[in-house]
Amino acid sequence: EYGIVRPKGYTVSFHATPEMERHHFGQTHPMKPWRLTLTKSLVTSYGMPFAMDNYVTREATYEELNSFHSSDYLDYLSTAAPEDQPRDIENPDKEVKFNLGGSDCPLFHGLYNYCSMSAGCSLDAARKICSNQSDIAIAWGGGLHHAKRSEASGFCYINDIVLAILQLLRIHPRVLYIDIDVHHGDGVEEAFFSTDRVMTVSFHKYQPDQFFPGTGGLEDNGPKNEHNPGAHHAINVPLQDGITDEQYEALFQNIIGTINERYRPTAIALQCGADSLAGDRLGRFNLRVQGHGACVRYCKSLGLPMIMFGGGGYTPRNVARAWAYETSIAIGADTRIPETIPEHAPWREHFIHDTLFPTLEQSMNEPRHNRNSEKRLREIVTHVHEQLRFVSH
Ligand code: V1P
Ligand code: CA
Ligand code: ZN
Repeated sequence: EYGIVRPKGYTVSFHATPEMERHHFGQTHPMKPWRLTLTKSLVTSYGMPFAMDNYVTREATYEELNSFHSSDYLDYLSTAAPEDQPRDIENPDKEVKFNLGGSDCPLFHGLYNYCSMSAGCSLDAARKICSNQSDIAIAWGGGLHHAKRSEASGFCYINDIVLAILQLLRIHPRVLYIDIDVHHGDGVEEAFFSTDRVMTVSFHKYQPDQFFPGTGGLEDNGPKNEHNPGAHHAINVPLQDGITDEQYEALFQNIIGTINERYRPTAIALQCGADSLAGDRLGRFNLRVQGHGACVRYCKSLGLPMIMFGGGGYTPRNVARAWAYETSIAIGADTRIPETIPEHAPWREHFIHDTLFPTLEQSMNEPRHNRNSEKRLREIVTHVHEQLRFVSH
């Protein structure tokens, strides 16, 4: 269908499970695991599974989760029940342990199963890269970049990205982590603060006290204490509301291109959070599906083994569009798939507009004002280039 064939000379693997998608954070919570079902169904309607190795994800084991997370935290995570949810009014004294059970990281039925499947998905992807069985491995169920060693944060309980990168480090001398979610990739950055074997780069909206999580300023490049090999290996690209495809792509290619030359990574871990798209329920940028996808295309063009993770994304129809389009980029079918959503796609009406590439006007009620000046973007590029002078391999 649509002339979608296996790419010549490289292998793409797709890691997912319908089990994960059955979980619910709660009626009013913005994170909707069902977006993964919508994504998979769009990928399938376009016939893309024919061009990939498709794997059903298993649950990660306790030992695997324990390679980053503390036992105390995992023990509580695996036993806490929705009844333990601290309730402000009924249970004023109930303490919040490990930041579990608030409004951002609620305790819901099947939580541990959901977390271990998300981690299993990313770990399977990492193993396929390490064994050279995949050149690009796709894990849309992963990308939960805020989770800390002993703390849940921002809808993230288990940091599947850290677990996957730890696997890559068994084989790969240098891993480049790139994060295009609208939020700062703080958990991944912090986990690798003291090593030069991982460079982390996050593009995000930055407005301390106004926008979650509030970290990731331009000058935050890793602790500069004595003999920290990880100094200068955290790159932050703080942006403001309304950034456009043109600005974002230019910035992305300049920064990632320069990092590739200086740092010479041997593998890429790319977090593709889709909340940086225009019209996202939580996001603030004006990116279109094409602009978001251009970042994936650029990373692919570097010719390195790569894992593509999911992440944020709170307008499910746009998440599905972006991740289906990015799957097509991975298999090299992006120029072949029609722009019109296939007639037989399930939930076709759910997309409202029948195109893969809605215009800004179709995505938002009113376009968001662009608060990123060219001058500020040039300052950002200059600062990043200065940091990279400290980096060479
Ligand atoms: O702003 C906050 C916290 C809650 N206040 C004490 C500060 N939380 C944000 C969390 C955003 C998490 C993003 C995760 C990701 O990067 C990776 C998967 O995309 C938040 C927001 C917001 N607008 O930023 N929580 C909620 N909204 C929320 C809304 C309704 C119900 C539950 C949570
Ligand atoms: Ca980011
Ligand atoms: Zn996000």
